Parts: sequence; C-alpha cells; structure tokens
Amino acid sequence: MNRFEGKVVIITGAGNGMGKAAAHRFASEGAIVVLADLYQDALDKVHSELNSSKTLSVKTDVSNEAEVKNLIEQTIKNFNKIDILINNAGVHIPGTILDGSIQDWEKISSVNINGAIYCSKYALPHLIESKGCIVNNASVSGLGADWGAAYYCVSKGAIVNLTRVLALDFGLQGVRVNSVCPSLVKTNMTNSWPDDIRNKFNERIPLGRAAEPEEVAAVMSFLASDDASFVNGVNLPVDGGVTASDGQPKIV
Ligand code: NAD
Ligand code: ADP
Ligand code: HBR
Repeated sequence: MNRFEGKVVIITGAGNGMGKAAAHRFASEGAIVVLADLYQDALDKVHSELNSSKTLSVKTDVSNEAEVKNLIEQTIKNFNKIDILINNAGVHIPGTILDGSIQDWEKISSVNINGAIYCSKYALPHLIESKGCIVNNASVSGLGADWGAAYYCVSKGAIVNLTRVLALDFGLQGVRVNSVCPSLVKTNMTNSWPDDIRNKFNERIPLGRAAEPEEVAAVMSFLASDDASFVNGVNLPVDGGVTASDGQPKIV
C-alpha cells in the first residue's frame, strides 16, 4: 500500500516506542516523515533506518512553545505543507495526587497536554490548507481512571477531549481529528514496570498480552488514511478488549 505517497507527516516522540513504529509505518507507505523528539541520538537512529531524502529530524521539546513553532517552520521550509500530525510524545509518572509532587504534575501536564496543544495550534493552519488530519496518542487511561496514576490519567483525559473539540471546530474546514487509546504497550515507558504488574495487565486484557508498538502504529495509519475519511472525533481503544469490561472482577 502507498496510502501516504506525497503526504507530509509530523510525528512527535518519534525516537522510541510507538512514535518510532509510526515513523516506519508511514515511511513504508510512501510518506515524507518529520521526526520530532527530545533526544537527538534517538532521532539520529530512527532517521538512519529510513530513506533520508524523505526524512527530516527536528530536535523538539514539545512542551516548549518556541521549539514547536520551530518544528512547524522547519517542516514548511523543507516540504511546503503538513498533511498529518501525530501527537504522540508523552511521559508517565505513577502515583496518587498525594504521592506526586507539583513538579511531577508540571512535567506531565506540560509534555502530555501542552505539547499536544502547541503542536495542534501551530500545525492547524497548515492542516486546514491541506485538508489534513491529526491523530493523538491518548490512552485507555484517558477514557477511564487507573489506580495510582492520577496526573497521567488527568492528562490523557485532556487529550481525549482535545480530540473531540478539535474534531468539532475544524471538521467543516476539512480537518479530521481522532485518537488511539492503547492499554499496555511494550515500549520504554512500560518495559521497566515489574513483572507482577505486567502479569496483572495480562490478566485484565482479554487478548492476554500487551500490544506491540507496531500494532498501535497500524491503527494510527488507518485513522490518518483516506480509509478513515468519515471517522472524526473518535477515541479508538487499541486495547485487546480492556474497555469491553464493565470493571467487575474476573471470576472465571
Ligand atoms: P516511549 O517512552 O517509548 O516514547 C516516547 C517518546 O517521546 C520518547 O522517544 C521520548 O524521548 C519522547 N518525549 C518525551 N518527552 C518529550 C518531549 N517533551 N518532547 C518531545 N519528545 C518527548 O513511550 P511510548 O509508550 O511509545 O509512548 C508514546 C505515547 O503513547 C505517549 O503519549 C504515551 O502516554 C502513550 N501511551 C503509552 C502506553 C504504553 O503502555 N506504553 C499506553 C497508552 C498510551
Ligand atoms: P524524562 O525525560 O521525562 O525524564 P525519560 O528520561 O524516562 O523521561 O525519557 C523518556 C524516554 O525517552 C525513555 O523511555 C527513553 O525511551 C527515551 N530516552 C531517554 N534518554 C534517552 C537517550 N539518551 N537517548 C534516546 N532515548 C532516550
Ligand atoms: C498502561 C497504559 O494505560 C498507559 C501507560 O497509558
């Protein structure tokens, strides 16, 4: 499939995990890929794995408004347009509201919420021009709440509603906005979680396992493609069935 031939895609948090998997997926379908991440060495590694004439790396802290403006400017300068924005960069810090410091909240909210706001705000004028789309990486943690992840869940709830408000406000201008909502995915964010926690997830996920980053990237690419041309404002679980449960205990 070459669904993204000639399309320009910005992917934040492209240095690792689902962002990296998305970079490979979009590139494999013909896209020009703009990689944005906090870490230059991670960017260099992903860049070296892709066709360099169709790849641009821009070291970007998405929580820094000026750096996001620079990301958009560099993309326009190099490729003249933006067709797709993947708001994927994010951080996770566990804890209840009493465990977490205000610095933890500032970190999570500035990366997970402000980052998506800045990227959306500055990409949108170009997306309106191209009749493009946004795919956010939210989480099932934004559709409901988890124990002991207060700030993270609040930040992901914000992304779920950001998806909806942008879908309403820009639909008439031809811009679609959707999100993926994964449960546990095997990435750096979660690889260090202890085995007993991972086993508890496996028990609660009807498919009995965590997702591979590529399984989420595949859904991002669907939502960004013309195959999803009438899908707008959807927060799509990519969760092996977790949200099919009403939350009552597993007794069989
Ligand atoms: P990851 O840690 O493998 O990748 C995240 C990337 O974002 C890293 O390359 C990191 O350097 C980058 N990043 C962090 N802060 C940044 C900033 N300020 N500016 C730019 N880049 C920054 O994690 P992942 O699991 O691939 O996470 C991707 C997204 O998926 C996040 O938004 C996360 O909340 C969400 N998510 C993860 C899971 C999971 O189980 N791993 C589940 C649901 C949703
Ligand atoms: P924070 O920057 O919020 O303190 P981390 O240091 O845990 O968060 O970084 C988040 C993710 O960034 C890590 O899971 C890892 O994938 C990636 N990362 C961290 N340091 C590096 C690095 N030096 N090079 C490449 N990727 C890195
Ligand atoms: C586990 C999952 O809900 C997450 C890290 O977002």
